[in-house]
Amino acid sequence: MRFDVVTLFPEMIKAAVAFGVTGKALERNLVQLSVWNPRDYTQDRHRTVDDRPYGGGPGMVMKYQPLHDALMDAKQSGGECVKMDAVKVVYLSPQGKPVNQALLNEAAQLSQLVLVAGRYEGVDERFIQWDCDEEWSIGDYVISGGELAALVIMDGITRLLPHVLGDDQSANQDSYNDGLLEYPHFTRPEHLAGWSVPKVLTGGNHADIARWRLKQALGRTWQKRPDLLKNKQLDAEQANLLQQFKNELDVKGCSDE
Ligand code: 9WO
Repeated sequence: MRFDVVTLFPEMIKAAVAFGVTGKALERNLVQLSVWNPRDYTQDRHRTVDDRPYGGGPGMVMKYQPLHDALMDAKQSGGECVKMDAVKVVYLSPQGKPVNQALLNEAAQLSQLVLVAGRYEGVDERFIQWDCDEEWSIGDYVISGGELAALVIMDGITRLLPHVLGDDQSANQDSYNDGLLEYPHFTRPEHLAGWSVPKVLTGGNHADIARWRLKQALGRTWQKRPDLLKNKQLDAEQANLLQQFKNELDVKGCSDE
């Protein structure tokens, strides 16, 4: 997989990907990353990348030409080896399609993903319409530019790629990443300020542990993100475990459902 990021702040991208899972993946050549600065594609002596918005108003808009020329190089950079149909150019903005795990799973199949990070009040609309395939949003909020969104997306995709995570971590992802929140985790010490680790986790019965974890994942999803359960068909065991979770809340006398 190759990532290309078009950005006025390439150092921001380079710095952040150097750590952890993404840093290791780059080191091991499991992913390639290049950054492309529109300022390097300007044609005036002041290296101007922005201009005032037509119609007036506050702030500045990124000019078409430096963005376009930077993007052309970014797209070429994959060479002949990347299949044309496995390349996507994505502009990052709050107006975009919401990014979720399903979208990242899809994107992990691409051979090249070009992410365009805007700054200021955004980019000339003609760049989005002519040069970009899609527009993506990581959430309904405004940040100062697309760079942090690009980093979130690259991180999320990288951990899905073959050989990036260890075998056990990958297997783990498959099993509980199916639309549920995570079960709670505990490590030593077993007793902490009167809160002891659930007995099932120290008992060594792996089937019981798996069942408890699934019950917790279902229960926490129901409690914290009921919207995630709306579109999910529970099988008989899952429905049963969720009912158990709810019953146990009633016993503890703190539920109204
Ligand atoms: C800034 C601004 C200032 C005054 C008046 C209007 C304004 N609009 C914006 C604005 O939306 N700036 C954006 C900054 C332009 C595109 C890049 N920026 C951005 C991307 N902010 N937030 C994102 C983003 C990207 C992906 N997912 C969530 C948010």
